[in-house]
Amino acid sequence: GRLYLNKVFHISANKMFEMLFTDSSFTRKFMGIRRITNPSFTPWQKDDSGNDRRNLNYTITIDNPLIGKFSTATEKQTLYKESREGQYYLVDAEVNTHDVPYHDYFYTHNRYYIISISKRKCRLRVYCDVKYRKPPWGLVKSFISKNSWSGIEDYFRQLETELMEEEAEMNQSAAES
Ligand code: YK8
Repeated sequence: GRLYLNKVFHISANKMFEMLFTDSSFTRKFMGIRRITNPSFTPWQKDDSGNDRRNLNYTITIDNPLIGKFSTATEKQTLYKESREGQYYLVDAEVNTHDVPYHDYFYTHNRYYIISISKRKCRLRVYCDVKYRKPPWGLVKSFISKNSWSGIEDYFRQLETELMEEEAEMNQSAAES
């Protein structure tokens, strides 16, 4: 996969996990900014292999006039059992967009690492990959990959910006108290 985000934040690892992977006010706010609507989340639940899983459903807003304005999406997240609360979290997410052209050909795989650096700092790393379910015709493949990478890049650039905002606000109020 390609590395899309690799940054140290003045936010503890468990706070970062809570912000990104629970039904948090940060998630709600970020979805609002990205015009992601109708979100529904299942709670984290252990599967047979001992990992935790949850599913997200939402509607994304798309700016590309060639594609259509909206698509429903499902995101299946796995929190691996190797994760250690407060220390180290590894989450895989598989994102399927159901209403875009050629949606049955591809999905997106995102891997999130949250690594504690100190009591109040963590590193966040995100890798992304576009995966194919069946081999697309060359032109279709380049169409899918071009549109996917630009969308993914945009999303994670904005996630980084919003996390930095949140970090600044959190550390501001910590300094005042
Ligand atoms: C998640 C990857 C591709 C998809 C989109 C597909 C166009 C296909 C065009 C045809 C619309 C929140 C994206 C960007 C939608 C948004 C997805 C998000 C950002 C003509 C071939 C949704 C992370 C994520 C992963 C993949 C993104 C899609 O948390 O271009």
